[in-house]
This record gives sequence, structure tokens and C-alpha cells, in this order.
Amino acid sequence: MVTFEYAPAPESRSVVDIASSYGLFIGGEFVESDGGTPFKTVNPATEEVLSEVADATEQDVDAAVRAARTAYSRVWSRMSGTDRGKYLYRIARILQERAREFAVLETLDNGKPIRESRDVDIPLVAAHFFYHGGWADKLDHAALGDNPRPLGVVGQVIPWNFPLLMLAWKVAPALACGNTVVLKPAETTPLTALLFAEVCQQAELPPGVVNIVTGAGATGQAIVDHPGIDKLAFTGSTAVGKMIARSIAGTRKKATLELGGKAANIVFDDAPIDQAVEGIVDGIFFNQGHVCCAGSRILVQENIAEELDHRLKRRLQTLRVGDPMDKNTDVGAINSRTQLERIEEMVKVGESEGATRWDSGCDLPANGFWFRPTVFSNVSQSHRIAQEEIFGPVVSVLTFRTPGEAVAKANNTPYGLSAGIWTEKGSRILWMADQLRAGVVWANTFNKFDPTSPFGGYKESGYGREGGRHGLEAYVRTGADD
Ligand code: TAP
Repeated sequence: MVTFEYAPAPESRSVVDIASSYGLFIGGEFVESDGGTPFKTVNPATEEVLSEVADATEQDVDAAVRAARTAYSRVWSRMSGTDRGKYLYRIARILQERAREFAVLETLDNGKPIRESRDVDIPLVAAHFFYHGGWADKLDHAALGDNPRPLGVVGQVIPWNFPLLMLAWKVAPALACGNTVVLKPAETTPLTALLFAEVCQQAELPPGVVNIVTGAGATGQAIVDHPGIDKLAFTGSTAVGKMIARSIAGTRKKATLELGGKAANIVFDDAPIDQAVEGIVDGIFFNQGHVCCAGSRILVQENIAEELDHRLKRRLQTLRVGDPMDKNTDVGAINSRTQLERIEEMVKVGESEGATRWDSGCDLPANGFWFRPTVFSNVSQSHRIAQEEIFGPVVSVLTFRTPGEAVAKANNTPYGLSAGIWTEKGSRILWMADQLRAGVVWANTFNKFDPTSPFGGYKESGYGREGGRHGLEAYVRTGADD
């Protein structure tokens, strides 16, 4: 298919200064690791090394937990909610002022298109701090129970797909409720968390309220196992989530786990089909499909399956895949070589199971990690590509005849994070939403996020909610809880 050639429209990277190496952010200062071997973080679109980052050891995690405990007992838990709120607002305003710097850095470290980091990630990050700043002095009125009080020191471990946004989902509610935190960003995307540490300094946040320890899985495990942690907030894969649940079983640690998903995006024959196609594109090709709630399974009513297939493939041929720093780019780089290999392996599995593979055929850059938008048809429920998360720009298409069959197929996975419904009938939307075992159900839209709206899963997608009033519940104790 012929598309216009756009002139390149690259965002400038001159707004961001990347240091050649970074230490750990403990007790309000950047400090060197106590013996860890630094690791490199690369730009996945070019494979250029961006910086070297400290690998936090058990001793470093211990120092961070001790700094967080001191800040908790001496300052933060004693401060009025009004004053805590002021700090959150200050952080939110600085994030807005430095939004372009954060967007460019996120795109360089993660590979996501600048259009998305600029228009989605960073504005939502600021919105989360504003929203939770508003709750800080109103916790008594949030229907959380009698006398809501902070839990103490919270350990937070986050993934690489929305690095700064996942940090905001974790840090903002924890601080609003009076807790202090030790957070570990993902190994492949630590840079915006380290820039956020600078924002904490700029906002004059009391030292130790936020501590950031970079590292790999072992650093995350050291946080999970540390006896000084009162609560764990984890976002990542279901496999690691299960390990964490096993590690803390029998301890007094509370936990919220936000894990994987395999969402159904269900298209009925009365849906506005071009809008549904846009919703499908947004559902699975946004952020290269590195989205826990991605609409990775299309369930389409049988009598419009052929038409949808035709329109979807025509649309996918217009997606621009390439330089994430170009403002025209729709689909950026896959975050790491490891993730690219996982996607390639799952796609091979799909072909060997007998599904039909199609891709958009677009050109790909010579360096970096890339995968073309891909559609699998002739998929059946038992295929692994219909059951397991691929976490890439790959969608499986299945068909149904009746609403009952759509519900049965949508619910038939180990996950239950999100779902989408496309139909013009309001009554059908309500009936379907009631039947679907998913934490979030979107109707005639997909991937819409707002800090006021709780997000979380059923079944193997985890437990607990983030965002909204419900998200605060995870960060307080009430009544006679000690
Ligand atoms: P994971 O491999 O689970 O990694 C998540 C985080 O846990 C990373 O910081 C990782 O460190 C760390 N980690 C690894 N092993 C650990 C251990 N044994 N103990 C403690 N921490 C450990 O997931 P991922 O591949 O980065 O992220 C993709 C997954 O996250 C997908 O399944 C996706 O669905 C899920 N996700 C869920 C949500 C929600 S809200 N439900 C949102 C985004 C993503 P390293 O970076 O060093 O490996």
C-alpha cells in the first residue's frame, strides 16, 4: 500500500543531560554502591550505551531501608497531610516544568515513540502526583475505615514498559498516605527514576522519604526479603509475582501484585467498524504492545470477521515503525534484545501450532530491536498465542457467534486484567461488563487511563488496586490494626 513519505521530524535530545554513570539514591543523596558491579543501560533503538548504573547489593538495600525507616519515624509519618500534599504538588509541578526532558529521556531509555512519552506517560505521571496530593489531607474522608494511618516503609519493584508512570503509580499514593519508599526500577530502564530522584532533591523532599536502588532481579529480591519492609508493591510478570507471594507468605508484610494479562477486545457486528479498528490498533500496537492490559486477543463476531481482517491489515500498513525520537513514529523499538527474542519465540510457536501469520511488511532500521506489527488468524482457544502473554506488537484473532460465546472465550485464560467491548447497544455493554472477569472493562474505547480510576486484576493478573480511592487502601492501616 502506498503512503506519503513524511519528512523526518526528530525531537532534539539536547534538552537532557545523561551522566556517564549514576549511583544509588539513598537518604536524599546519590551514593556509590557497596560493592555492586555497575551495568550499562542502552538505547534499544540504536544499541548505543546511554550510561552506567549502580547495581545495588543487599547491603545497599539495607542502607536504603534504614534511611526510609528513619525518615518515616522522624519526619514523614508525623507530618500533617496538608504539608505532605504540598510536597506532592511541588513534585507534580516540577515534573510538568521538566516534562520535555523526562519525555526525551524515557524515549531514549525505553524505545517508546516520543509522541507517547510526551502525550501520555509524562502528563499522566504529573496527574498522579496532583491527584494524590489532593488526597493527602483528606484520608479521614476517603471511607478507608477508622483512623487511617500509614503502614511504614514500602518496597516497590516496577517493570520497564512504563518506567516513570509505574513509579508514579507506586510513589504518589504511598507518600500521600504517609509512608516512605524504597523503589527499584527495571534493569533496562533506570534513567527516568534517577532523574526523578533529582526532582525529589529539587522539591526539597525530606531525605530518605524516597530511595531509589537500581539493579537486576537480585536487588528486587533483596527488597522483598528485607525484614524492615512493611508492604510490597510489585508490578511485573506473573511468574515473579508468584515467587514474591511465596517469599512473603507467613510474614507480616502486606502486598499488592499487578501482573500480566491477555485481554480480549470484543467486536460485535453492530460496532462502528473503523472506530473498532482504531481501538484495536491502540489496544495492541500502543507502546509496541508492551502493555499489561493490551488487547492482545481480538474476538470478532463471525459475520464481520472478513471485513475486519481486511480493514485492520490495511490500517496496519500505514503504521510508521522506526526512530522513536521522530514525532511521526507510531511504533517504536522493542525494549531489549531479550524481549525481542521472547516475542520471536512466541511467534514461532504460533506458526507451529497452525495459526496463520501476517505482518505489515514495513522496512525496519538496521540497528536496534524491532518487530513488525503482526496479526495471527485461524487461532483457536487452545493455542499458546491465545493463552499466554506475548508482550509485543502481535495480536491473535478469534471469532464468536453469540454474546455468551464471546464471554466464555474472553474469560477462558488464566488472566483477568482488562477487556474491551465494541457495540452500539448500551444494554449489551452493561451485560457483558458484568460477565467479564476483568479488573477494567472499556466500552467503545481502549487503553484509557486516569488517576481517579482504580486499576488491577483478577486471577493470575494479581491482587490489589492502584489509582482512585481504592488504590489508597493498599497504603493505610485502619481501626485497631497495629
Ligand atoms: P518481571 O521480569 O517480572 O520484572 C519486573 C520487576 O521485577 C523488574 O524490576 C525486575 O528486575 C524485578 N524482578 C525480577 N526478578 C525478581 C525477583 N526474583 N524478586 C524481585 N524482583 C524481581 O517483568 P517484566 O518482564 O519487567 O515486565 C513485564 C511484565 O509486567 C508483563 O508480564 C506485564 O504484563 C507486567 N505488567 C503488569 C502491569 C500491571 S499494572 N498489571 C503493568 C505493567 C507490566 P529486572 O528489571 O532486573 O529484571
